[in-house]
Amino acid sequence: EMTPEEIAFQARIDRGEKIEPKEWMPEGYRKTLIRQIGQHGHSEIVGQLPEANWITRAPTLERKAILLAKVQDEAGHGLYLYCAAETLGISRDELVERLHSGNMKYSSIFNYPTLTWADMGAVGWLVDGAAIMNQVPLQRTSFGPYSRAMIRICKEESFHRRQGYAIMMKMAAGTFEQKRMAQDALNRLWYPALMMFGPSDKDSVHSAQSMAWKIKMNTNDELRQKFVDQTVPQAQLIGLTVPDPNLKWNEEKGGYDFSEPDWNEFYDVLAGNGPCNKDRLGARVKAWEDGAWFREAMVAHADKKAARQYA
Ligand code: FAQ
Repeated sequence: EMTPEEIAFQARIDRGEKIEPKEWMPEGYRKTLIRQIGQHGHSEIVGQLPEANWITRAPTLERKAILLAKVQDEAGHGLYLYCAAETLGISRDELVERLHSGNMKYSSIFNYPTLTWADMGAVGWLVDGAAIMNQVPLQRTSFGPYSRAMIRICKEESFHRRQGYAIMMKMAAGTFEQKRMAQDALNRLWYPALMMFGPSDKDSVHSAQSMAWKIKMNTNDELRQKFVDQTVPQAQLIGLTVPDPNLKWNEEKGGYDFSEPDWNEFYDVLAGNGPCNKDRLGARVKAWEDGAWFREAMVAHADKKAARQYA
């Protein structure tokens, strides 16, 4: 049974009003947002690693400058999202601690390796493509700071997707070996990209409540379908083949039929057993520990300044 406060809150959501940090909200709403925004932020931060892996080996100065800017954007998105989560009453340190101790997740996709330069194309095209598919509707999410963060982030994500597709176009039209690399990247990243949308609707734990609260605007399967429908023609246009023998246009539903990802693999990656889980988390923990001296120096400096003001 809902309390009068909860009924009034739900009515505000149903009217399409934004909820702001200082306003009353059910504890479940707050917790769900901290989980989703926090995990989204962690994904942006950890998500720098697969592409950072190729910055020093970009084939031209121009490609390097683009990739560097893109990875820096992801860092900015992470900080933005952490700020949005902080308005809900959790500290940045606590969020980071929960990531490092394995109590909070980040997107499964970042536990796969980036083996060749073509992966920079496939990541931008597929991973940022999936990210936007999910984030464009989240611009209308009910929590004000999250909604506003999504509006700014989506602008940058479209550039990211475009630069990735531009790499794929170039390689798919290149030498035999370049085209082979592009196809191989698509083969390896296709199903992990489909997994980004989360488990199928029948197994999604949070969807029903999150959609009632407009924390999520669509189900996982709805967005996965839209992603496939958008991406298949893009692959065809540049002469690449989506690695799914069951892929078939379905006139009746006006979309493609396609194979589900291997959900056992998905849950295994979530449990920490993907190809790169240990590397990714290890890199974040090391960065945090290596930066401890700097955080301490900043605090010491601030304390000294404050003490001088009182003297
Ligand atoms: N990976 O009940 P549901 C980016 C977990 S984009 C890991 O369906 P929900 C940009 C889920 O957390 C990527 N875990 O959950 C970029 C839950 O576990 P929990 C980030 C996953 O929340 C591009 C459990 O499974 N985007 O980073 C995944 O309703 C390139 C049950 O699932 C966002 O986070 C997964 N793929 O729906 C950066 C978008 N899927 O928390 C760098 C915002 C599910 O109870 C380079 N988030 N789980 O322990 C969302 O829209 C939602 O949270 C979903 C999951 C759709 C991801």
